[in-house]
Amino acid sequence: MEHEQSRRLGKRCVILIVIVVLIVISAVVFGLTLKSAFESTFLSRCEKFDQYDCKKVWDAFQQAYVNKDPCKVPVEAYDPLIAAAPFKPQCNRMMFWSKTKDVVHGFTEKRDCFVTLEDTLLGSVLDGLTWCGKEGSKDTNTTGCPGWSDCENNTVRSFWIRASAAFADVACGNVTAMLNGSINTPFNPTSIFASVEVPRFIASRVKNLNVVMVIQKNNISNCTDPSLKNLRQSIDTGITFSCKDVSESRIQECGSKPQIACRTCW
Ligand code: N1C
Repeated sequence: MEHEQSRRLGKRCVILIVIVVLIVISAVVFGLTLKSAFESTFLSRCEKFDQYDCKKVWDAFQQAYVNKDPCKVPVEAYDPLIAAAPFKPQCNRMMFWSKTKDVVHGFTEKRDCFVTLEDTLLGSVLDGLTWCGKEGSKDTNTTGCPGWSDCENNTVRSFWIRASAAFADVACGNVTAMLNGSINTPFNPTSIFASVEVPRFIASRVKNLNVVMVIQKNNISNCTDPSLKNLRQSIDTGITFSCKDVSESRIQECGSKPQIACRTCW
């Protein structure tokens, strides 16, 4: 009787141990092989581009911030990433912007007239995402990361500064920039456009800088704004400058009418 009971108990114990072992094994296997949602997004966006080894790009990306304090990621930490997915110059088609992201992309999504940083591999895989690492961890976090202005060397800001610099470095020919006529200082010295990109336009590569000032109904500035004078003065001598006020509705019209030639949009 007692013998029978202890045999059953022993059997249950064995079953329990087997279940626990199975759970532990599957958790380990799962943890090792399961990609985070972030990595999946990165890789699936990356795979839309031919000629790049996305796994290599992912590894180069990760080494910039993994196992680091998210406020201590300098701009240079992304140098290997830029080297793994360099920007190709697209003369006369490069489009820069400041505080006009939605208008610009509303247009570039529909028409193949210009190339923005978000149309390149690195810009497109990371657009709209937040990421950071943590000291002592191999993980990529997508929450609890420092905000844009919380600390200088934050993971996300350093990336956009590095990528913008590399994109501006290859600018050539006629360069276009869309600025926002609905804000006080369309050319703001603290923006990435003013502080990182414009200083990299060099006369030996860039012929003209053409500003498109996006004008909405209640615009408060236009091409006559004093900040535009600062822009004109800060560009490398030898680069010619122009600025044109263009209504947002005209930009949208041009986006939706493929019969309008790119060069006659504005
Ligand atoms: O600071 P900004 O504008 O002047 O930066 C825009 C400028 C563009 O010309 C791009 O080439 O810098 C480049 N750039 C991006 O491509 C980009 N994509 C997404 C800079 N920032 C970018 N972001 C996000 O927009 C970024 O995370 C940050 O929050 C904004 C900066 O845009 P802004 O202030 O309108």
